[in-house]
Amino acid sequence: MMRQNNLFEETRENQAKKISGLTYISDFITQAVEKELIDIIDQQAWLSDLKRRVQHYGWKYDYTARRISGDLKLGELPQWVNDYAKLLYEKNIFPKIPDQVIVNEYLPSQGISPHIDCVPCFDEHIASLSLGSPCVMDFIHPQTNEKASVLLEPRSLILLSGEARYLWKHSISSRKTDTYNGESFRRGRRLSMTFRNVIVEGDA
Ligand SMILES: O=C(O)CCC(=O)C(=O)O
Repeated sequence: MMRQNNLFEETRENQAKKISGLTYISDFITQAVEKELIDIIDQQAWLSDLKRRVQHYGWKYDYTARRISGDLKLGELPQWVNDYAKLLYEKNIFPKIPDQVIVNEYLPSQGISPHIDCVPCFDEHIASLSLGSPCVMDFIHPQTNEKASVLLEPRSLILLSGEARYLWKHSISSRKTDTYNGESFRRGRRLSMTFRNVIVEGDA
């Protein structure tokens, strides 16, 4: 298993290297914190705007219009979310404390189609914390069609800035089994917390 883990890591590093502005941090949180976060998330109300369930904090993102405006402000981030938003700032991962977080729930066979996060809605830095099942995130360069795949392990943090944020599209395939480095594994339930800073329409 140790050898397999090293191989996963090696493959991930090689894949991530293709994309400028992509950083992967394994074990960003402990198992105890992961469990605590999953428990708290499961006590909150879910939105069913999409095929997968989501929770929005700080600001509601309008998926249909692909926009955020002043009237979509929900309020301050709740304490349990803000603790990790602050941590991202304190660790110099974000230049400002993130003020918007979306929790995504992916059941096996659920994914997210290739996209670039809304450019006029959110600042450059985006981070996603993975909880629960591992899954593969795919990247595609829209001009060259070059591809890269990064295995997102539970408790890891993936950071997108620069070309990873503005140029490459990212996605998670809608499937029940992922294959990475020749190894197949069945997906379980994955939750992610994606941290962003909102750009409000009309602000200079
Ligand atoms: O689940 C993730 O890690 C990524 C989520 C994502 O791409 C998004 O919400 O736009």
